Amino acid sequence: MEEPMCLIENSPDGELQLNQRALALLQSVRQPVVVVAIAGLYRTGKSYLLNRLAGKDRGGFSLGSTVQSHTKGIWMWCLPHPRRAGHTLVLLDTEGLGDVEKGDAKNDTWIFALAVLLSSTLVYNSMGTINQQAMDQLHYVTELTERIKVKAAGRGSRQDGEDSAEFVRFFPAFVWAVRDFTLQLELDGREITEDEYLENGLKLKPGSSRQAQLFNLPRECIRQFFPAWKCFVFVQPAGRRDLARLEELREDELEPEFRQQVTQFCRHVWETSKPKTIPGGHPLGRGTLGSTWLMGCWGPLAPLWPQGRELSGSLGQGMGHEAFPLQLRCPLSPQDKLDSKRAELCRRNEVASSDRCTAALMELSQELEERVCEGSYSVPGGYQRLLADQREMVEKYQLVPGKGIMAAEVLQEFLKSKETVAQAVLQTDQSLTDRQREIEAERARAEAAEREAQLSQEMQAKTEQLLQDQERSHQEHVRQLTAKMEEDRRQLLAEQQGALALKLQEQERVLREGFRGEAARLEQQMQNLRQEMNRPRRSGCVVC
Ligand SMILES: Nc1nc2c(ncn2[C@@H]2O[C@H](COP(=O)(O)OP(=O)(O)OP(=O)(O)O)[C@@H](O)[C@H]2O)c(=O)[nH]1
Ligand SMILES: [Mg+2]
Repeated sequence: MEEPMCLIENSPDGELQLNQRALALLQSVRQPVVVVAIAGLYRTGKSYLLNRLAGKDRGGFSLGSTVQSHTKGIWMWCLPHPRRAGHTLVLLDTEGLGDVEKGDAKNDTWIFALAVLLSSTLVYNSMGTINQQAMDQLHYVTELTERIKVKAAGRGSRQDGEDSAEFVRFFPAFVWAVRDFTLQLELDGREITEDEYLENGLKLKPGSSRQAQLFNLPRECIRQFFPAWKCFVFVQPAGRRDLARLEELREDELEPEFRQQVTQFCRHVWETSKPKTIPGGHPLGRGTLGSTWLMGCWGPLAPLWPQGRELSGSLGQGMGHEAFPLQLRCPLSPQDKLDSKRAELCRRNEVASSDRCTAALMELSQELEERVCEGSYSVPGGYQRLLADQREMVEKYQLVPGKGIMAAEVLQEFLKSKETVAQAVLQTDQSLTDRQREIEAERARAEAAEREAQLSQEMQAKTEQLLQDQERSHQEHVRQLTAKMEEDRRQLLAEQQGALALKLQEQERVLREGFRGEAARLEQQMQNLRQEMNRPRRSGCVVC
Protein backbone atom coordinates (compact mmCIF):
# COMPACT_ATOMS: atom_id res chain seq x y z
CA MET A 1 0.00 0.00 0.00
CA GLU A 2 1.74 3.13 -1.27
CA GLU A 3 -0.21 5.68 0.74
CA PRO A 4 -2.45 5.63 3.82
CA MET A 5 -6.18 5.36 3.27
CA CYS A 6 -9.13 6.43 5.37
CA LEU A 7 -10.52 3.43 7.24
CA ILE A 8 -13.24 5.06 9.35
CA GLU A 9 -14.65 8.34 8.13
CA ASN A 10 -15.91 10.82 10.68
CA SER A 11 -18.46 13.20 9.21
CA PRO A 12 -18.86 16.70 10.70
CA ASP A 13 -22.11 15.63 12.40
CA GLY A 14 -20.22 12.91 14.24
CA GLU A 15 -21.28 9.91 12.19
CA LEU A 16 -18.64 7.21 11.79
CA GLN A 17 -18.61 5.30 8.52
CA LEU A 18 -16.47 2.48 7.31
CA ASN A 19 -14.68 3.00 4.02
CA GLN A 20 -15.56 -0.03 1.90
CA ARG A 21 -12.39 0.31 -0.19
CA ALA A 22 -10.27 0.04 2.92
CA LEU A 23 -12.28 -2.94 4.07
CA ALA A 24 -11.73 -4.68 0.73
CA LEU A 25 -8.03 -4.03 1.07
CA LEU A 26 -7.94 -5.49 4.56
CA GLN A 27 -9.77 -8.53 3.30
CA SER A 28 -7.06 -9.09 0.75
CA VAL A 29 -4.32 -9.26 3.42
CA ARG A 30 -3.32 -12.87 3.79
CA GLN A 31 -0.50 -12.45 6.30
CA PRO A 32 -0.77 -12.09 10.08
CA VAL A 33 -1.19 -8.42 10.94
CA VAL A 34 0.52 -6.39 13.66
CA VAL A 35 -1.61 -3.33 14.36
CA VAL A 36 -0.18 -0.19 15.92
CA ALA A 37 -2.56 2.69 16.66
CA ILE A 38 -1.79 6.15 17.95
CA ALA A 39 -4.22 8.29 19.96
CA GLY A 40 -4.05 11.41 22.09
CA LEU A 41 -4.83 15.10 22.14
CA TYR A 42 -5.13 16.87 18.81
CA ARG A 43 -2.13 18.72 17.35
CA THR A 44 0.51 16.86 19.31
CA GLY A 45 2.57 15.29 16.51
CA LYS A 46 0.81 11.90 16.36
CA SER A 47 0.79 11.56 12.57
CA TYR A 48 4.45 12.55 12.42
CA LEU A 49 5.50 9.89 14.94
CA LEU A 50 3.49 7.21 13.16
CA ASN A 51 5.21 8.10 9.89
CA ARG A 52 8.50 7.35 11.62
CA LEU A 53 7.15 3.91 12.53
CA ALA A 54 6.44 3.24 8.86
CA GLY A 55 10.21 3.44 8.37
CA LYS A 56 9.86 5.35 5.09
CA ASP A 57 11.76 8.50 4.18
CA ARG A 58 8.90 10.35 2.57
CA GLY A 59 5.12 10.30 2.31
CA GLY A 60 2.69 8.80 4.75
CA PHE A 61 0.03 10.22 7.03
CA SER A 62 -0.78 13.81 6.29
CA LEU A 63 0.35 16.45 8.79
CA GLY A 64 -1.04 19.92 9.35
CA SER A 65 0.90 22.92 10.52
CA THR A 66 -1.93 25.19 11.65
CA VAL A 67 -3.81 25.18 14.94
CA GLN A 68 -6.72 23.34 13.36
CA SER A 69 -7.13 19.65 13.96
CA HIS A 70 -5.96 17.77 10.88
CA THR A 71 -6.48 14.00 10.90
CA LYS A 72 -10.17 13.06 10.73
CA GLY A 73 -11.58 9.65 11.61
CA ILE A 74 -9.11 6.75 11.50
CA TRP A 75 -6.53 6.35 8.73
CA MET A 76 -4.80 3.13 7.89
CA TRP A 77 -1.49 2.25 6.26
CA CYS A 78 -0.60 -1.39 5.53
CA LEU A 79 3.11 -2.07 5.03
CA PRO A 80 5.42 -5.07 5.02
CA HIS A 81 6.57 -5.42 8.63
CA PRO A 82 10.12 -4.00 8.90
CA ARG A 83 11.20 -6.72 11.35
CA ARG A 84 8.89 -9.69 10.96
CA ALA A 85 9.10 -11.41 7.62
CA GLY A 86 5.73 -12.59 6.31
CA HIS A 87 3.83 -10.14 8.54
CA THR A 88 1.92 -6.98 7.63
CA LEU A 89 2.27 -3.88 9.78
CA VAL A 90 -1.00 -1.94 9.95
CA LEU A 91 -0.59 1.61 11.26
CA LEU A 92 -3.71 3.39 12.45
CA ASP A 93 -3.62 7.16 12.78
CA THR A 94 -6.55 8.53 14.74
CA GLU A 95 -8.29 11.84 14.95
CA GLY A 96 -6.92 14.02 17.76
CA LEU A 97 -8.97 14.07 20.94
CA GLY A 98 -10.30 17.16 22.68
CA ASP A 99 -10.58 19.41 19.62
CA VAL A 100 -12.31 22.56 20.89
CA GLU A 101 -13.78 23.31 17.46
CA LYS A 102 -15.45 19.88 17.37
CA GLY A 103 -16.37 19.79 21.05
CA ASP A 104 -17.87 16.29 20.86
CA ALA A 105 -16.48 14.18 23.68
CA LYS A 106 -18.70 11.20 22.84
CA ASN A 107 -17.35 11.03 19.32
CA ASP A 108 -13.86 11.22 20.81
CA THR A 109 -14.64 8.24 23.00
CA TRP A 110 -15.67 6.11 20.04
CA ILE A 111 -12.53 6.97 18.12
CA PHE A 112 -10.44 6.15 21.14
CA ALA A 113 -12.38 2.95 21.84
CA LEU A 114 -11.84 1.74 18.29
CA ALA A 115 -8.14 2.55 18.48
CA VAL A 116 -7.85 0.48 21.67
CA LEU A 117 -9.80 -2.51 20.42
CA LEU A 118 -8.33 -2.60 16.93
CA SER A 119 -4.67 -2.50 17.90
CA SER A 120 -1.98 -4.83 19.20
CA THR A 121 -0.08 -1.81 20.52
CA LEU A 122 -1.66 1.51 21.42
CA VAL A 123 0.61 4.54 21.52
CA TYR A 124 -0.87 7.25 23.71
CA ASN A 125 0.68 10.59 22.81
CA SER A 126 0.89 13.62 25.12
CA MET A 127 2.82 16.86 25.21
CA GLY A 128 5.30 17.91 27.90
CA THR A 129 4.79 15.66 30.89
CA ILE A 130 2.78 12.85 32.43
CA ASN A 131 0.75 15.02 34.74
CA GLN A 132 -2.71 15.01 36.21
CA GLN A 133 -4.12 16.75 33.16
CA ALA A 134 -2.71 14.07 30.86
CA MET A 135 -4.13 11.39 33.16
CA ASP A 136 -7.50 13.09 33.14
CA GLN A 137 -7.52 12.91 29.37
CA LEU A 138 -7.38 9.17 29.76
CA HIS A 139 -10.92 9.16 31.06
CA TYR A 140 -11.61 7.73 27.60
CA VAL A 141 -10.23 4.41 28.82
CA THR A 142 -12.38 4.55 31.89
CA GLU A 143 -15.44 5.35 29.87
CA LEU A 144 -14.71 2.61 27.38
CA THR A 145 -14.27 -0.09 29.99
CA GLU A 146 -17.27 1.19 31.92
CA ARG A 147 -19.49 0.98 28.85
CA ILE A 148 -18.43 -2.51 27.94
CA LYS A 149 -18.82 -3.54 31.53
CA VAL A 150 -22.33 -2.09 31.73
CA LYS A 151 -23.37 -3.98 28.64
CA ALA A 152 -21.75 -7.22 29.75
CA ALA A 153 -23.33 -6.92 33.17
CA GLY A 154 -26.72 -6.66 31.55
CA ARG A 155 -26.21 -9.91 29.69
CA GLY A 156 -24.90 -12.11 32.42
CA SER A 157 -23.89 -11.44 35.96
CA ARG A 158 -20.15 -11.29 36.25
CA GLN A 159 -18.22 -10.57 39.37
CA ASP A 160 -16.12 -7.45 39.64
CA GLY A 161 -12.54 -8.28 38.85
CA GLU A 162 -13.46 -10.82 36.19
CA ASP A 163 -13.69 -7.94 33.73
CA SER A 164 -10.05 -7.06 34.05
CA ALA A 165 -9.08 -10.63 33.23
CA GLU A 166 -11.31 -10.48 30.13
CA PHE A 167 -10.06 -7.10 28.99
CA VAL A 168 -6.43 -8.09 29.30
CA ARG A 169 -7.11 -10.69 26.60
CA PHE A 170 -8.35 -8.06 24.15
CA PHE A 171 -6.55 -4.90 25.08
CA PRO A 172 -3.32 -3.88 23.36
CA ALA A 173 0.05 -3.19 24.95
CA PHE A 174 0.17 0.42 26.07
CA VAL A 175 2.99 2.80 25.15
CA TRP A 176 2.98 6.35 26.47
CA ALA A 177 4.89 8.78 24.24
CA VAL A 178 5.69 12.08 25.96
CA ARG A 179 6.65 14.69 23.38
CA ASP A 180 8.70 17.87 23.84
CA PHE A 181 9.95 16.52 27.15
CA THR A 182 12.29 19.02 28.76
CA LEU A 183 12.56 17.77 32.37
CA GLN A 184 15.27 15.73 34.09
CA LEU A 185 14.33 12.11 34.71
CA GLU A 186 15.03 12.33 38.41
CA LEU A 187 12.88 11.48 41.43
CA ASP A 188 13.79 12.36 45.04
CA GLY A 189 17.39 12.90 43.98
CA ARG A 190 17.57 9.54 42.16
CA GLU A 191 17.86 9.08 38.43
CA ILE A 192 14.90 7.12 37.06
CA THR A 193 14.08 5.39 33.81
CA GLU A 194 11.22 6.43 31.53
CA ASP A 195 9.22 3.41 32.69
CA GLU A 196 9.73 4.37 36.32
CA TYR A 197 8.51 7.83 35.39
CA LEU A 198 5.30 6.28 34.07
CA GLU A 199 5.00 3.93 37.05
CA ASN A 200 5.26 6.93 39.33
CA GLY A 201 2.51 8.63 37.36
CA LEU A 202 0.34 5.53 37.75
CA LYS A 203 0.74 5.35 41.55
CA LEU A 204 -2.59 5.21 43.38
CA LYS A 205 -3.74 7.59 46.12
CA PRO A 206 -4.59 5.92 49.44
CA GLY A 207 -8.07 6.37 50.90
CA SER A 208 -11.57 6.18 49.49
CA SER A 209 -12.57 9.84 49.27
CA ARG A 210 -14.31 11.00 46.08
CA GLN A 211 -11.16 12.86 45.16
CA ALA A 212 -9.02 9.75 45.60
CA GLN A 213 -11.46 7.71 43.53
CA LEU A 214 -11.40 10.19 40.67
CA PHE A 215 -7.62 10.28 40.83
CA ASN A 216 -7.27 6.51 40.89
CA LEU A 217 -9.83 5.48 38.25
CA PRO A 218 -7.83 6.04 35.02
CA ARG A 219 -4.71 4.74 36.72
CA GLU A 220 -6.43 1.56 37.83
CA CYS A 221 -7.80 1.04 34.33
CA ILE A 222 -4.39 1.29 32.72
CA ARG A 223 -2.83 -0.96 35.34
CA GLN A 224 -5.51 -3.64 35.23
CA PHE A 225 -6.70 -3.67 31.65
CA PHE A 226 -3.57 -3.23 29.54
CA PRO A 227 -1.34 -6.29 29.56
CA ALA A 228 1.91 -4.28 29.31
CA TRP A 229 2.92 -0.63 29.55
CA LYS A 230 6.00 1.29 28.55
CA CYS A 231 7.03 4.94 28.34
CA PHE A 232 9.18 6.88 25.89
CA VAL A 233 10.08 10.54 26.19
CA PHE A 234 11.11 12.67 23.21
CA VAL A 235 12.80 16.04 23.14
CA GLN A 236 11.60 18.67 20.70
CA PRO A 237 12.64 17.41 17.24
CA ALA A 238 13.95 20.72 15.88
CA GLY A 239 14.14 24.44 16.51
CA ARG A 240 10.89 26.39 16.87
CA ARG A 241 10.95 27.74 13.32
CA ASP A 242 11.39 24.30 11.79
CA LEU A 243 8.60 22.62 13.73
CA ALA A 244 5.96 23.55 11.19
CA ARG A 245 7.95 21.93 8.37
CA LEU A 246 9.37 18.87 10.07
CA GLU A 247 8.48 16.67 7.15
CA GLU A 248 10.74 18.59 4.83
CA LEU A 249 13.78 18.35 7.12
CA ARG A 250 16.55 15.92 6.32
CA GLU A 251 17.34 13.33 8.96
CA ASP A 252 20.60 15.11 9.91
CA GLU A 253 18.69 18.36 10.43
CA LEU A 254 16.70 16.82 13.29
CA GLU A 255 17.86 17.02 16.92
CA PRO A 256 20.28 14.03 17.41
CA GLU A 257 18.74 13.16 20.81
CA PHE A 258 15.28 13.07 19.21
CA ARG A 259 16.58 10.79 16.44
CA GLN A 260 18.03 8.44 19.01
CA GLN A 261 14.79 8.40 21.01
CA VAL A 262 12.76 7.71 17.87
CA THR A 263 15.09 4.83 16.97
CA GLN A 264 14.59 3.24 20.40
CA PHE A 265 10.84 3.79 20.25
CA CYS A 266 10.54 2.23 16.78
CA ARG A 267 12.72 -0.71 17.75
CA HIS A 268 10.55 -1.39 20.78
CA VAL A 269 7.27 -1.16 18.88
CA TRP A 270 8.50 -3.25 15.94
CA GLU A 271 10.02 -5.92 18.12
CA THR A 272 7.42 -6.27 20.85
CA SER A 273 4.08 -5.65 19.13
CA LYS A 274 2.34 -8.96 18.71
CA PRO A 275 0.23 -10.03 15.75
CA LYS A 276 -3.39 -9.16 16.41
CA THR A 277 -5.45 -12.16 17.38
CA ILE A 278 -9.14 -12.86 17.76
CA PRO A 279 -10.62 -15.00 20.55
CA GLY A 280 -9.03 -18.37 20.82
CA GLY A 281 -5.68 -16.84 19.92
CA HIS A 282 -6.25 -17.14 16.16
CA PRO A 283 -4.03 -14.70 14.27
CA LEU A 284 -5.66 -12.31 11.84
CA GLY A 285 -4.71 -12.29 8.21
CA ARG A 286 -4.08 -15.70 6.55
CA GLY A 287 -7.62 -15.85 5.31
CA THR A 288 -9.23 -14.34 8.41
CA LEU A 289 -11.25 -11.52 6.98
CA GLY A 290 -10.30 -7.98 7.79
CA SER A 291 -13.97 -7.40 8.39
CA THR A 292 -14.00 -10.12 11.04
CA TRP A 293 -11.29 -8.24 12.80
CA LEU A 294 -13.09 -4.91 12.51
CA MET A 295 -16.34 -6.50 13.48
CA GLY A 296 -14.74 -8.21 16.42
CA CYS A 297 -13.65 -4.84 17.71
CA TRP A 298 -16.80 -3.01 16.82
CA GLY A 299 -19.05 -5.74 18.13
CA PRO A 300 -18.85 -4.95 21.82
CA LEU A 301 -19.46 -1.27 21.17
CA ALA A 302 -22.02 -1.34 18.41
CA PRO A 303 -25.17 -2.09 20.37
CA LEU A 304 -24.48 0.89 22.62
CA TRP A 305 -24.80 3.27 19.80
CA PRO A 306 -27.27 3.53 16.90
CA GLN A 307 -24.77 4.29 14.14
CA GLY A 308 -22.56 1.54 15.46
CA ARG A 309 -25.41 -0.87 15.05
CA GLU A 310 -25.79 0.10 11.40
CA LEU A 311 -22.12 -0.36 10.71
CA SER A 312 -22.31 -3.61 12.57
CA GLY A 313 -24.97 -4.74 10.17
CA SER A 314 -23.02 -3.87 7.07
CA LEU A 315 -19.88 -5.49 8.41
CA GLY A 316 -21.50 -8.46 9.97
CA GLN A 317 -23.20 -9.89 6.91
CA GLY A 318 -22.45 -13.56 6.60
CA MET A 319 -20.20 -13.68 9.60
CA GLY A 320 -20.43 -15.91 12.63
CA HIS A 321 -21.02 -14.69 16.16
CA GLU A 322 -17.48 -15.58 17.14
CA ALA A 323 -16.53 -12.22 15.69
CA PHE A 324 -17.78 -10.50 18.85
CA PRO A 325 -15.05 -11.12 21.37
CA LEU A 326 -16.44 -9.36 24.39
CA GLN A 327 -19.85 -10.85 23.90
CA LEU A 328 -18.54 -14.34 24.38
CA ARG A 329 -19.83 -14.01 27.91
CA CYS A 330 -23.31 -14.64 26.65
CA PRO A 331 -23.34 -18.20 25.33
CA LEU A 332 -25.34 -18.79 22.17
CA SER A 333 -28.43 -20.94 22.35
CA PRO A 334 -28.27 -24.23 20.40
CA GLN A 335 -30.80 -22.79 17.93
CA ASP A 336 -28.61 -19.67 17.43
CA LYS A 337 -25.60 -21.86 16.85
CA LEU A 338 -27.52 -23.93 14.34
CA ASP A 339 -28.81 -20.83 12.53
CA SER A 340 -25.39 -19.25 12.43
CA LYS A 341 -23.85 -22.48 11.10
CA ARG A 342 -26.52 -22.77 8.45
CA ALA A 343 -26.09 -19.14 7.40
CA GLU A 344 -22.35 -19.67 7.16
CA LEU A 345 -22.81 -22.84 5.08
CA CYS A 346 -25.28 -21.08 2.76
CA ARG A 347 -22.86 -18.21 2.31
CA ARG A 348 -19.98 -20.55 1.54
CA ASN A 349 -22.17 -22.47 -0.85
CA GLU A 350 -23.08 -19.27 -2.68
CA VAL A 351 -19.48 -18.12 -2.86
CA ALA A 352 -18.29 -21.49 -4.17
CA SER A 353 -21.07 -21.60 -6.77
CA SER A 354 -20.46 -18.03 -7.82
CA ASP A 355 -16.71 -18.67 -8.21
CA ARG A 356 -17.31 -21.80 -10.29
CA CYS A 357 -19.85 -20.09 -12.56
CA THR A 358 -17.66 -17.03 -13.07
CA ALA A 359 -14.66 -19.21 -13.91
CA ALA A 360 -16.75 -21.21 -16.43
CA LEU A 361 -18.04 -18.05 -18.10
CA MET A 362 -14.58 -16.53 -18.29
CA GLU A 363 -13.28 -19.60 -20.02
CA LEU A 364 -16.24 -19.96 -22.39
CA SER A 365 -16.28 -16.29 -23.35
CA GLN A 366 -12.55 -15.99 -23.95
CA GLU A 367 -12.74 -16.50 -27.73
CA LEU A 368 -15.71 -14.19 -28.04
CA GLU A 369 -13.85 -11.48 -26.12
CA GLU A 370 -10.85 -11.85 -28.38
CA ARG A 371 -13.04 -11.47 -31.46
CA VAL A 372 -14.58 -8.32 -29.99
CA CYS A 373 -11.11 -6.88 -29.34
CA GLU A 374 -9.94 -7.78 -32.87
CA GLY A 375 -13.03 -6.03 -34.30
CA SER A 376 -14.28 -9.24 -35.94
CA TYR A 377 -17.88 -8.19 -35.26
CA SER A 378 -17.43 -4.65 -36.58
CA VAL A 379 -18.43 -5.72 -40.10
CA PRO A 380 -21.72 -5.95 -41.92
CA GLY A 381 -23.69 -8.83 -40.34
CA GLY A 382 -21.40 -8.66 -37.26
CA TYR A 383 -24.25 -8.18 -34.82
CA GLN A 384 -26.02 -11.40 -35.84
CA ARG A 385 -22.74 -13.29 -35.57
CA LEU A 386 -22.16 -11.85 -32.09
CA LEU A 387 -25.62 -12.94 -30.99
CA ALA A 388 -25.11 -16.42 -32.44
CA ASP A 389 -21.76 -16.76 -30.66
CA GLN A 390 -23.29 -15.54 -27.41
CA ARG A 391 -26.12 -18.06 -27.72
CA GLU A 392 -23.63 -20.85 -28.37
CA MET A 393 -21.66 -19.78 -25.31
CA VAL A 394 -24.78 -19.78 -23.13
CA GLU A 395 -25.71 -23.26 -24.40
CA LYS A 396 -22.26 -24.55 -23.50
CA TYR A 397 -22.54 -22.85 -20.09
CA GLN A 398 -25.86 -24.61 -19.44
CA LEU A 399 -24.07 -27.93 -19.97
CA VAL A 400 -21.30 -27.22 -17.43
CA PRO A 401 -21.95 -29.57 -14.50
CA GLY A 402 -21.97 -28.59 -10.80
CA LYS A 403 -22.61 -24.88 -11.21
CA GLY A 404 -24.75 -24.71 -8.08
CA ILE A 405 -27.36 -22.26 -6.93
CA MET A 406 -25.81 -19.12 -8.35
CA ALA A 407 -25.81 -20.34 -11.98
CA ALA A 408 -28.67 -18.16 -13.24
CA GLU A 409 -27.70 -15.09 -11.26
CA VAL A 410 -24.08 -15.12 -12.40
CA LEU A 411 -25.10 -15.66 -16.04
CA GLN A 412 -27.56 -12.79 -15.84
CA GLU A 413 -24.90 -10.47 -14.41
CA PHE A 414 -22.47 -11.56 -17.08
CA LEU A 415 -24.86 -10.98 -19.98
CA LYS A 416 -25.82 -7.62 -18.51
CA SER A 417 -22.17 -6.59 -18.46
CA LYS A 418 -21.93 -7.45 -22.18
CA GLU A 419 -24.96 -5.44 -23.23
CA THR A 420 -22.99 -2.27 -23.95
CA VAL A 421 -20.62 -4.11 -26.28
CA ALA A 422 -23.57 -5.70 -28.11
CA GLN A 423 -25.24 -2.30 -28.49
CA ALA A 424 -22.04 -0.79 -29.89
CA VAL A 425 -21.74 -3.64 -32.42
CA LEU A 426 -25.38 -3.20 -33.36
CA GLN A 427 -24.95 0.50 -34.01
CA THR A 428 -21.96 -0.06 -36.29
CA ASP A 429 -23.46 -2.94 -38.25
CA GLN A 430 -23.71 -1.50 -41.77
CA SER A 431 -25.84 -4.32 -43.12
CA LEU A 432 -28.85 -3.24 -41.06
CA THR A 433 -31.24 -0.43 -41.82
CA ASP A 434 -32.28 1.94 -39.05
CA ARG A 435 -35.61 0.14 -38.76
CA GLN A 436 -33.91 -3.25 -38.44
CA ARG A 437 -31.62 -1.81 -35.78
CA GLU A 438 -34.58 -0.62 -33.82
CA ILE A 439 -36.21 -4.03 -34.08
CA GLU A 440 -32.98 -5.74 -32.96
CA ALA A 441 -32.58 -3.37 -30.03
CA GLU A 442 -36.19 -4.04 -29.04
CA ARG A 443 -35.60 -7.78 -29.33
CA ALA A 444 -32.48 -7.56 -27.15
CA ARG A 445 -34.48 -5.63 -24.53
CA ALA A 446 -37.25 -8.24 -24.61
CA GLU A 447 -34.72 -11.05 -24.24
CA ALA A 448 -33.13 -9.29 -21.28
CA ALA A 449 -36.56 -8.78 -19.68
CA GLU A 450 -37.37 -12.45 -20.21
CA ARG A 451 -34.09 -13.47 -18.60
CA GLU A 452 -34.87 -11.12 -15.71
CA ALA A 453 -38.30 -12.71 -15.22
CA GLN A 454 -36.78 -16.17 -15.35
CA LEU A 455 -34.19 -15.16 -12.79
CA SER A 456 -36.80 -13.70 -10.51
CA GLN A 457 -38.74 -17.01 -10.72
CA GLU A 458 -35.60 -18.91 -9.85
CA MET A 459 -34.88 -16.54 -6.96
CA GLN A 460 -38.37 -17.10 -5.66
CA ALA A 461 -37.91 -20.85 -5.90
CA LYS A 462 -34.63 -20.44 -4.05
CA THR A 463 -36.28 -18.45 -1.26
CA GLU A 464 -39.02 -21.05 -0.95
CA GLN A 465 -36.39 -23.77 -0.81
CA LEU A 466 -34.58 -21.83 1.90
CA LEU A 467 -37.76 -21.47 3.93
CA GLN A 468 -38.45 -25.17 3.56
CA ASP A 469 -34.91 -25.95 4.67
CA GLN A 470 -35.34 -23.70 7.66
CA GLU A 471 -38.62 -25.36 8.58
CA ARG A 472 -37.03 -28.79 8.19
CA SER A 473 -34.11 -27.72 10.31
CA HIS A 474 -36.47 -26.36 12.96
CA GLN A 475 -38.45 -29.60 12.99
CA GLU A 476 -35.23 -31.57 13.28
CA HIS A 477 -34.16 -29.31 16.12
CA VAL A 478 -37.47 -29.93 17.91
CA ARG A 479 -37.11 -33.68 17.35
CA GLN A 480 -33.58 -33.74 18.74
CA LEU A 481 -34.56 -31.62 21.72
CA THR A 482 -37.58 -33.81 22.48
CA ALA A 483 -35.45 -36.95 22.25
CA LYS A 484 -32.87 -35.36 24.53
CA MET A 485 -35.53 -34.42 27.07
CA GLU A 486 -36.93 -37.94 26.99
CA GLU A 487 -33.47 -39.35 27.50
CA ASP A 488 -32.85 -36.92 30.38
CA ARG A 489 -36.14 -37.94 31.96
CA ARG A 490 -35.30 -41.65 31.67
CA GLN A 491 -31.91 -40.97 33.19
CA LEU A 492 -33.42 -38.98 36.05
CA LEU A 493 -35.98 -41.67 36.75
CA ALA A 494 -33.29 -44.34 36.86
CA GLU A 495 -31.27 -42.21 39.28
CA GLN A 496 -34.31 -41.60 41.48
CA GLN A 497 -35.14 -45.32 41.53
CA GLY A 498 -31.57 -46.09 42.50
CA ALA A 499 -31.76 -43.53 45.31
CA LEU A 500 -35.06 -44.98 46.49
CA ALA A 501 -33.59 -48.50 46.62
CA LEU A 502 -30.61 -47.27 48.63
CA LYS A 503 -32.83 -45.42 51.09
CA LEU A 504 -35.00 -48.48 51.49
CA GLN A 505 -31.93 -50.58 52.32
CA GLU A 506 -30.77 -47.94 54.76
CA GLN A 507 -34.21 -47.78 56.38
CA GLU A 508 -34.21 -51.55 56.93
CA ARG A 509 -30.73 -51.26 58.42
CA VAL A 510 -31.59 -48.45 60.87
CA LEU A 511 -34.80 -50.22 61.86
CA ARG A 512 -32.78 -53.34 62.59
CA GLU A 513 -30.48 -51.23 64.75
CA GLY A 514 -33.49 -49.67 66.54
CA PHE A 515 -33.24 -46.05 65.25
CA ARG A 516 -36.97 -45.45 64.78
CA GLY A 517 -36.60 -41.68 64.47
CA GLU A 518 -34.00 -42.02 61.72
CA ALA A 519 -36.22 -44.57 59.93
CA ALA A 520 -39.14 -42.14 59.99
CA ARG A 521 -36.94 -39.40 58.54
CA LEU A 522 -35.89 -41.74 55.73
CA GLU A 523 -39.52 -42.65 55.14
CA GLN A 524 -40.34 -38.99 54.71
CA GLN A 525 -37.47 -38.57 52.23
CA MET A 526 -38.66 -41.57 50.25
CA GLN A 527 -42.18 -40.21 50.10
CA ASN A 528 -40.87 -36.94 48.76
CA LEU A 529 -38.88 -38.84 46.15
CA ARG A 530 -41.90 -40.88 45.06
CA GLN A 531 -43.97 -37.72 44.76
CA GLU A 532 -41.24 -36.17 42.65
CA MET A 533 -41.13 -39.28 40.42
CA ASN A 534 -44.91 -39.33 39.96
CA ARG A 535 -45.19 -35.65 39.10
CA PRO A 536 -46.37 -35.36 35.46
CA ARG A 537 -43.66 -34.18 33.04
CA ARG A 538 -44.21 -31.52 30.43
CA SER A 539 -42.44 -33.65 27.91
CA GLY A 540 -41.98 -31.98 24.53
CA CYS A 541 -44.00 -28.83 25.34
CA VAL A 542 -41.02 -26.62 26.09
CA VAL A 543 -39.76 -26.38 22.57
CA CYS A 544 -43.10 -25.64 20.90
N1 LIG B 1 6.60 20.71 19.00
C1 LIG B 1 6.50 19.62 18.27
N2 LIG B 1 5.88 19.67 17.09
C2 LIG B 1 5.79 18.53 16.36
C3 LIG B 1 6.32 17.30 16.80
N3 LIG B 1 6.06 16.37 15.88
C4 LIG B 1 5.39 16.99 14.88
N4 LIG B 1 5.23 18.28 15.18
C5 LIG B 1 4.59 19.31 14.37
O1 LIG B 1 3.29 19.52 14.91
C6 LIG B 1 2.37 19.79 13.86
C7 LIG B 1 1.25 18.79 13.92
O2 LIG B 1 1.76 17.51 13.67
P1 LIG B 1 0.81 16.28 13.35
O3 LIG B 1 1.67 15.07 13.29
O4 LIG B 1 -0.06 16.58 12.19
O5 LIG B 1 -0.06 16.29 14.69
P2 LIG B 1 -1.36 15.40 15.01
O6 LIG B 1 -1.31 15.09 16.48
O7 LIG B 1 -1.43 14.26 14.09
O8 LIG B 1 -2.53 16.44 14.72
P3 LIG B 1 -4.09 16.09 14.50
O9 LIG B 1 -4.17 15.12 13.40
O10 LIG B 1 -4.69 17.40 14.17
O11 LIG B 1 -4.60 15.56 15.80
C8 LIG B 1 3.13 19.71 12.54
O12 LIG B 1 3.49 20.99 12.17
C9 LIG B 1 4.37 18.91 12.93
O13 LIG B 1 5.50 19.26 12.13
C10 LIG B 1 6.99 17.27 18.07
O14 LIG B 1 7.50 16.25 18.54
N5 LIG B 1 7.05 18.47 18.75
MG1 LIG C 1 -2.79 13.74 12.68
